Amino acid sequence: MGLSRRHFSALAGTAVLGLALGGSADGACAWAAPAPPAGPPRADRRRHTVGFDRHSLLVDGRRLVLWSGELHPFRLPSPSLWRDVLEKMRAHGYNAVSIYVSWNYHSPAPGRYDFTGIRDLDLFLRTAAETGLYVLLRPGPYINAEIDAGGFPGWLTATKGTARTADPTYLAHADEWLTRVNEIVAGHQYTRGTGTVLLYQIENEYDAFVAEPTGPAYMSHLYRKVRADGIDVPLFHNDKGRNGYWLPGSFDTGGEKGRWLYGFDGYPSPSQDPPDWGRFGPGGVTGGASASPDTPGFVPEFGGGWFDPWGGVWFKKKGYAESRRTRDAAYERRFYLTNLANGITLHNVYMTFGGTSWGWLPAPVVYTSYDYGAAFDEGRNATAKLVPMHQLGHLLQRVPDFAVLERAEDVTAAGLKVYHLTNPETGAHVHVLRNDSAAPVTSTLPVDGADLPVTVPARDARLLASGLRLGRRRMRYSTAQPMLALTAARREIVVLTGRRDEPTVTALECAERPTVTVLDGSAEHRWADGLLTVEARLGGLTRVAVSGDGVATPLLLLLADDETSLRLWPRDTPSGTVLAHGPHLVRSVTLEGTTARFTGDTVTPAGLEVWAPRGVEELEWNGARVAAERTASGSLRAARELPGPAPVRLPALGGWRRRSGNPEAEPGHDDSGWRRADLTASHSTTPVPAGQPVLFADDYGFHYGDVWYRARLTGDTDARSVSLAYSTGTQGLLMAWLDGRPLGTHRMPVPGNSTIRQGTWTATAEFPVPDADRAGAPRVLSVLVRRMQHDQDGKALDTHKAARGLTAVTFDGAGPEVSWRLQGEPAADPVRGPQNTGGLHGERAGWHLPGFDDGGWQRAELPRADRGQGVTWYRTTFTLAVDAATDASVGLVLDDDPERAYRVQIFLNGWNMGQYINDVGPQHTFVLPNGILRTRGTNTLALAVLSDGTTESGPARVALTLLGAAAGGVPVAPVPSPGP
Ligand code: IPT
Repeated sequence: MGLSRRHFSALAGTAVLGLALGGSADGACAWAAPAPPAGPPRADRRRHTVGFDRHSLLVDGRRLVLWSGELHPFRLPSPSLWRDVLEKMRAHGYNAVSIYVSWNYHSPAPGRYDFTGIRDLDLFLRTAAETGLYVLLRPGPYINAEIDAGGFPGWLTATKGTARTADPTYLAHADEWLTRVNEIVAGHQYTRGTGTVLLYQIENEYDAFVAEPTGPAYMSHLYRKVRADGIDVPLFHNDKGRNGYWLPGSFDTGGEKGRWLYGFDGYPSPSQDPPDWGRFGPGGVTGGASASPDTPGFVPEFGGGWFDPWGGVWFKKKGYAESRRTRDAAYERRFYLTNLANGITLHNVYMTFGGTSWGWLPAPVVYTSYDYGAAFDEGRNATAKLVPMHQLGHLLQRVPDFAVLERAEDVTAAGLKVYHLTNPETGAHVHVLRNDSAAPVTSTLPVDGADLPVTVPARDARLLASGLRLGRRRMRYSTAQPMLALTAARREIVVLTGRRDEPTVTALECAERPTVTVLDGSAEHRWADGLLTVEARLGGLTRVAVSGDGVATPLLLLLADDETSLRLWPRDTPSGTVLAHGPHLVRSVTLEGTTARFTGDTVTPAGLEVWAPRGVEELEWNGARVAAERTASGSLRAARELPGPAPVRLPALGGWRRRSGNPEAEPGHDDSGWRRADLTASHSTTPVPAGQPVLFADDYGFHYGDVWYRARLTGDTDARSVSLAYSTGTQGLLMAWLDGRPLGTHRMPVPGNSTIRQGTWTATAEFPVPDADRAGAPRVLSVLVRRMQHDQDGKALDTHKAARGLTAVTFDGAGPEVSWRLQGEPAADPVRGPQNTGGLHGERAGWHLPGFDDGGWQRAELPRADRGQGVTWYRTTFTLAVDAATDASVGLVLDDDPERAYRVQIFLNGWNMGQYINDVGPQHTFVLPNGILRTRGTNTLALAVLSDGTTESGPARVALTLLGAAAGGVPVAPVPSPGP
């Protein structure tokens, strides 16, 4: 089924109509060519339409297959690096980026919002537009995302009303947030030509109250609110499963129709066979994409990796390397090609760059690294997982046939699962061949009268196309996967790909006997009955030139193995298309006069070869002229390799200074400025114990990091024991002192595999109370609670409001009179934000900040072997002098005997880069993002060490490590890092 002419012209300008329905100017071609896909978007100051039919999005009437990757700006706290990752995504074939905007990151207090510095949403959206990526915007209000309270601000946990329902108090807060986000976003909508925001999500995996009035009323409220704020792009939601929740028409959209997309999320396990969640599925409302027959198949989140909890139990303590290994390139091919075969044309991979849950951002379930095993690692390095993303992304953007695929007659190939599809508008056929077995399968696929020999490696998949129009020629079939068809250097260039050493056969329709030259690699060819057949084994770049076949423009057929395909960079410029080959990354291409100017990265010395429009004679790479010669393939090739990065030398860390950091434990400590625990009621989901004051930290305005409590015990103070009930996220702990003497440390029980997802732990620490020096004298009980973070509230039960901190305290024996005071984090750091700084003494006194005078602290050498309960701070500085043209990605490694019970909060230039728990793990390496890290300058490192006192404590090894280096990169502005 094609678009009707009437429907089409309603959406598109006449320029597109001619292309879509008028056929090709080339007489050799008998069928209508589809409109070329929309090129990369820009803020071009023109109005655009964003519509859809049941197959795909229609942007200005042109079909668009969305090949998007998820990235969270809040997990990369250095705005310059946003450009780095976005440029890498764009170059590797993604055409969109999906982002969450996390309410808690922007709002330190009710009515207060910050969109500056690392929180500059406007800058992010501008950068995405400049990079040529569409944006899928997901501001919640609830986002989940393994982030504290699922994105809800700390202050919201102490408010009345049930979140994620139509409760008016909650809605008023949520509206305040959306107003502030939408003020920025409205001006970046692609419809207005002032940005590239294409789609907008409300709420997140909302599966509560679906059948009750409050659920639809809540969704309806959000929908209308967002529209009232001037958001006019299509809206959507991500159904938590294939439930058919929030289909078009399932809630009141204020009379508006056809502007709502149904989407569903999926994170299938690598051990299962890829599910059919669309065209090939069982159908009906439970059938994923088929639940919404009038909207295109849309997966707003498809797992591109998976997160790892504290202790690393899901990945056998191997961390994210194991996530990446189990969800590798073959996983992507099996699952994403199955999605494509199922008619899914809006595809977003969660995560594509996972980044870092720095400071107190992570939800209880995860540790600091949010690498996720994604295609780009946390250090911003490209991984082998980019191969399928790159090949398919470029294909979907440049070959229009894949936007409309209908199920075609079933065919079989022994041992393989075969999906057969066809594009009725172009006559192209697509076969997705999947091998679900543990051994490679060689089989035969009948295509267009031929029996094609096909091999699919174990647990892998491939896409074959037949009857595909590539430029002015038609490819009857190929056993190599198509990746590109473009015109550059006065040739039509077609790129086909596959695994190294694979035999391939490709048949092209050539009415006249062509002249065929194998320019590079080895290939056999023959021509008979109007068909040119090329057989080649893949390895490097095999080049076959075809001319004299009746088509004026010659053809260059490039057969690339996977590794080589990852070094092919197509790019459109106003003066024509360019294809570059060789470097590890091409960020930009500009044609000026006879020069093609490139910016990009090399990780090792690399070649540069360029197919450019007529007239280009010279090459420039990162601002330097590169001598080039013309090749038989019609390209310009650099005479010498481009250099790799300069060596990066990282200093050893030394010169430490040390200071004890828990004066709050001393009986004489002055706590008169602390908040008195005088509340008697709370909005928390945790009950306030009868006869006791509220001790929950959030009720007193302390939402992030550690909290200190001090109780003055008077009256009958000869209690025999004390029970301290407390509530935290995973890995919470409590340390207590009486009159300055340690009572002990209590840690939350380590959860088993099955309970790890829950976000709240409650436990009671019982300590015997030593006799008082003087019977009846006042005593002081000091308690430090590392409360970790708030629950995510994925089920909409208001569990982000579960208490954090002490909950109840009772004494056995004599009952003293108790008055409590507590102290948490200071006012939010104006630059680093609310989640940066907790309530340790050193944090309140600025010990973590650069410029703090630690001259009076003791000198110290690492490793340490101290014994004692409490907090100790270490500080040092180090200077880096990384070559200005080198992008070095640097991490900090901590390591010690895993029996030692201590943890470390890491501050770089005052920025809280995360938490190391020595006896839990699995994380040892912490990424230090450039910008916060001065790669050409001096840095301050501060470590806040919490020792249980049950073992000796480090730190032991603390060292810088190089995570990646490239010649190139982006200019990095220092992230402001103010001192005390
Ligand atoms: C889905 C969420 O939408 C997303 O925010 C994130 O938490 C992701 O999962 C897991 O990383 S929730 C779904 C897996 C139940």
